[in-house]
Amino acid sequence: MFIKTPDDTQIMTIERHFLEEQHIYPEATGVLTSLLYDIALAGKVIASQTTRGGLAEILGQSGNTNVQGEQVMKLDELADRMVSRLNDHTGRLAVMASEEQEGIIPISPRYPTGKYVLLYDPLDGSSNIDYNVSIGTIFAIYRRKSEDGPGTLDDCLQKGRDLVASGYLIYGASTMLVYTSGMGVHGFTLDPSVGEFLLTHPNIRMPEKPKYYSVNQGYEKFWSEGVRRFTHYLQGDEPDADGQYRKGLSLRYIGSMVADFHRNLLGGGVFYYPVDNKDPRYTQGKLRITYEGAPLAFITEQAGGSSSNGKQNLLDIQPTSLHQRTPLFIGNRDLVEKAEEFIRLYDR
Ligand code: AFP
Repeated sequence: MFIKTPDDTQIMTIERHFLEEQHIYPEATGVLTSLLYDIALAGKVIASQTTRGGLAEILGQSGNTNVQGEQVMKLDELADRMVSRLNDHTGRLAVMASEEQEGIIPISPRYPTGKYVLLYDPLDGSSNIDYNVSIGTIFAIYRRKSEDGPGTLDDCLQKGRDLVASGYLIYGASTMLVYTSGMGVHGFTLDPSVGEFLLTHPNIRMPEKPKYYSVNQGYEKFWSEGVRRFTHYLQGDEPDADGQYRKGLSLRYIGSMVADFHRNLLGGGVFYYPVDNKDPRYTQGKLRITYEGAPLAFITEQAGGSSSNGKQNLLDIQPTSLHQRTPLFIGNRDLVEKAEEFIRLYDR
């Protein structure tokens, strides 16, 4: 079910949109609406800092490394703190987890706990910060599984299928918030003059004809045969199992997943980060199922696309650890199915 697209004379603020979605469910209490609004607020604050990057002396690496062994930048820390601090005291959450923190983030006993669980990647693509490239925040909201009291690790380890809502903020030429709560995908653009997100992209659907494929092709020599052949198929140089060639797609790769994903969501295409044998740390690909794969897979599916780890729909994967990595193919359904086909044929 979709909520009505506003006519030209209506200005749909994000708050009004959340409330209209909430009213579709008579049993809704408004907690999810408020939680989404808090995330939008965190996004506004992060955007205000990312756009001031060079000025605020917050560019450059902080010198710490995160749990993935990667360099952490100051903006990552700021974004991480912003999301957790704006959400830790509201009584809406049982527990949180962040890509920047090793364990779960418990809600302090000083505050009440709530029924939702928030997982987030505070600043995805942060290695691009110094180059003024678009970066983003990704969020995933689940219902808690535990009955009450402090939320648990188990509450955070849920399949993408159980997502209540997910989305991302992209800090680019403009700041946008794109989200789904299972009723279509909606995009809002921050109007900096009034400090409000306004609905600019209602009911986003992936175009049926894809334009792009997005992958770090510099790693081609480290890929499996199936992934290599799939890539050549996308370039129009390799037949599929039926002997059919497709028209070649354009390659676009920013190296900032939210930006690559956002472009393909609007323009059509496939983003993938397969397993490669380049880095021994990444035997299951680089990206995390919990903070990147599942939330963007939910959006893709709601926009008419699909996702896979090469064998299985990403939304059906049961994570067993917080920072679990996964190979990932995400975008137009027919292209994701082709990836699975090539992997099935050549990567036994
Ligand atoms: P950083 O957050 O360390 O910049 O990593 C970004 C990311 O997780 C994702 O946003 C990109 O799609 C991917 O890594 C890029 O990885 P490569 O640099 O290996 O292509």
